[in-house]
Amino acid sequence: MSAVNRAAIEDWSARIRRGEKRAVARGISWIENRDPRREPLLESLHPHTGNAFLIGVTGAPGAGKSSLVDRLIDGIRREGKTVGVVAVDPTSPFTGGSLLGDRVRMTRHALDKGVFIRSMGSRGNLGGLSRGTREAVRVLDAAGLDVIFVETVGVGQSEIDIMHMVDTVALVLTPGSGDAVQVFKAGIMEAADLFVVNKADQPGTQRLVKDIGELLDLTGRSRSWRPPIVETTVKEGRSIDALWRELLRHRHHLTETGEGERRHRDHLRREVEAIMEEELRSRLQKRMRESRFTADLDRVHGREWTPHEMARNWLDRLSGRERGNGG
Ligand SMILES: Nc1nc2c(ncn2[C@@H]2O[C@H](COP(=O)(O)OP(=O)(O)O)[C@@H](O)[C@H]2O)c(=O)[nH]1
Ligand SMILES: [Mg+2]
Repeated sequence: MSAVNRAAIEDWSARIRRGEKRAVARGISWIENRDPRREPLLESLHPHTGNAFLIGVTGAPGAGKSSLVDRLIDGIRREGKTVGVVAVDPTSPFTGGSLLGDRVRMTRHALDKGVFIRSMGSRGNLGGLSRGTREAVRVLDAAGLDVIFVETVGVGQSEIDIMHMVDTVALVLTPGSGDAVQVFKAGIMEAADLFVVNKADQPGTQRLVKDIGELLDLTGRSRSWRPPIVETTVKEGRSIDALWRELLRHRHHLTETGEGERRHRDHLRREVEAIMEEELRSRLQKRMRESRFTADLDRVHGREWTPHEMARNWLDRLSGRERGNGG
């Protein structure tokens, strides 16, 4: 790949900041494809980020996350605000046009200039998925979207990762699914700022609300923010506005208490850590392919050197310090 054309990137960056959908889509594609233009683009966008309200929506497949987001978009648009959605599916190798269900459910908004919806798949690389998601969110943030939803499937590691990149986490549960206990076990409970009991038209709703309440009492999370439980029914549009009000109330809480700032710093720290880890691993793997590494390994195999000695020696080399000063 020839040298990256800075001027062209600045041009795309400016178009993204003006909220041009095509430019936003292009930027996210660079991220997904690890295009050489990705890093300079993110660099150019960075000063323009940090303004959007980032909401994570998590819960089991079929809980109604996409349906809820779709309905929330209506209300947010009526307030004149713009919305981005990143739908993350770790089980899908496909990107862009994937998650047909979400596409179908949200196509109502496809022609709306104030709504941008994008799906992200794993392409077999889960670590890359959370990085890609975070960067995609940053592009949407720079594009000036007021609210950005990050929807994930399931309650695995990728959900935990995603909780570390948003301001507010909404957990969607449904009656009769046995969700509450599972979620409690997986430690997701602690990360949720808000519980949505969706499909409240179905039996078992009150039971689930009660269970969540009891689990909340158990975890003793009643200090400065007790996660509210909102019962919703998407079809009738019931309590969608109440859900939005609770989300805004949490945002207000984050601002008022300084918790939002604390989270932002924590998220950035995690991000820098992840980038350093990734970079170190790739440097390490490059050096392990050197013939010198193989030769040293022979010495360990021949019992001349311990694995520890060799590892330390190579770590020093990795950080640019050669041995031989007798240390
Ligand atoms: N009965 C009922 N069905 C719902 C409700 N909300 C969503 N659904 C249905 O649940 C299915 C899964 O919804 P979806 O939004 O794709 O769930 P996701 O996988 O969590 O994004 C769809 O068939 C929806 O129509 C609800 O409040 N009540
Ligand atoms: Mg969905």
